[in-house]
Amino acid sequence: MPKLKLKSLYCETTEDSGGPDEAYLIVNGEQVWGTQSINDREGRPVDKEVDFSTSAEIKLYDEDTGIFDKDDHLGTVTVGSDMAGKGEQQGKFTDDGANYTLYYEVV
Ligand SMILES: [Ca+2]
Ligand SMILES: [Ca+2]
Repeated sequence: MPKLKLKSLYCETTEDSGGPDEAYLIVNGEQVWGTQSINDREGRPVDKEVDFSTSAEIKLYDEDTGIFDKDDHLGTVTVGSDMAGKGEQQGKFTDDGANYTLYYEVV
């Protein structure tokens, strides 16, 4: 069974204006990391491993509080088992004006 290794997350630009995002990652419907505060031009170690079968769908969200402001979905990176053994990869999350890069590997 392939294993997705989530290494780190780098934020070039947050979605929230004027402050940090409260970022979290969901893989195949399960939250695997976060919530962690992250601001422009900051990186965070993730260091999580997730087993999957044929593909893993990684979604990045920014948590928002308040009744009228739901958490923002900042993008989805889909990883296939065919990436196994191909070394470190980069995935981008760029929805809602955000700019994040996820570093990961499939082993
Ligand atoms: Ca937000
Ligand atoms: Ca937020």
